Amino acid sequence: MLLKLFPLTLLSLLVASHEHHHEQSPHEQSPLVGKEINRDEYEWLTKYGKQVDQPFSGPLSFSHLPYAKCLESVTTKYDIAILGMPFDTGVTYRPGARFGPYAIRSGSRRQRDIRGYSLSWGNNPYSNGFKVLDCGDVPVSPFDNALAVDQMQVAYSTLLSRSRASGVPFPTNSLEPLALDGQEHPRIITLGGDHTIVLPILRSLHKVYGPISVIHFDAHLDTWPAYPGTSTDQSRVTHGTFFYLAREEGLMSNTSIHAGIRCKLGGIQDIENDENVGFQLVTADDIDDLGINEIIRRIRARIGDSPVYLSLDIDVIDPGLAPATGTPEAGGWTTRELKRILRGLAGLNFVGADIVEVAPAYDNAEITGIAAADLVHDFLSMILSDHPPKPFNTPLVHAKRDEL
Ligand SMILES: [Mn+2]
Repeated sequence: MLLKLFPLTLLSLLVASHEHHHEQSPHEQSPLVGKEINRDEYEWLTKYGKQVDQPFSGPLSFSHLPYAKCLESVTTKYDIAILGMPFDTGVTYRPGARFGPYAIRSGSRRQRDIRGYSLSWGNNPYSNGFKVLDCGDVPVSPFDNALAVDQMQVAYSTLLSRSRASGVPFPTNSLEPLALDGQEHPRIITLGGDHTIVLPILRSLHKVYGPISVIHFDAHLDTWPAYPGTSTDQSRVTHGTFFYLAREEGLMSNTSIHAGIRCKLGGIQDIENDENVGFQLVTADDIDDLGINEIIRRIRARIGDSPVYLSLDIDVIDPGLAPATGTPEAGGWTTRELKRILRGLAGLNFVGADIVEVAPAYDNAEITGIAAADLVHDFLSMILSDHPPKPFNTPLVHAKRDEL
């Protein structure tokens, strides 16, 4: 009997030695003792133990984060949820952004919580005590836009009303609580989807925060009253009109700002309309004429201590660096320039963010998906930092660099 048990106990010790999370002694917790087992079943564990997935292996979630169907699991908690909205039936030109959440998650495969530190931020957003979870996708209808918009709103409101996983407060520059109920709500980073998804998101956020400001990175204004030729109420709801509709519904304050604009217009009356919707303008060319720091200063001055939502259309980046999008416009910003502007926005009162219009069918070598995933990592650092990174906050690195 002893002889028979001994190798099993040894085996269970070996197995248990790879169970990092168990604190009991292996004898107490081993399910193997006294049972008939097939040793071949444990050959991998005894030889290699538990391994983290390679960047190119394993199931697909954002940055290999834990994945949960949060909409259906009421007890699941998080501080920041990554949520896909694979909706693309509101576009005016090339469809395909329903595959955006997939492409951004796929582009994030070389990202990982334990390698999340970046020199430019001087932090790792995964090691600040906040729980970041991939909450999966909203299963939106591809056949009925009114239904899909309602599904996205109900989903967003559901996740927004969950209690936080940690008690760690989000950074704020406001003395007052941001939410009308005085509570701290989770933040949601949404992976679009075409830009129409922002209408149901703003409806949900409005219920929690009241009217909010928007920082909108895009080549386009998205403030048309209606797409030319539309005749029904439903056909007014598009990826080029949602901000006008949101303003009509009173969801936004009049202190919002676009950045990166360079699309062609019907005329200067489009800008007058845009101002009435509540937007100021930073054009694509302003990066040369004003510079990055002045653009940051203008955005911060415009937003102040308002609750603010950040919406980033990937087409703000030049199509040479992010080709996979529905309505590309020549002459955009570089990914590096955009990342530097995002770093300058840390410390504003972000209540949510999205990245939209990634349509991977038009991508080459995953350029766009990888860029989008990198920007989502910046969103995490931006939301969780209480001020922009200081240029010399890493003296050792700078000393080493300046030796060269
Ligand atoms: Mn756009």
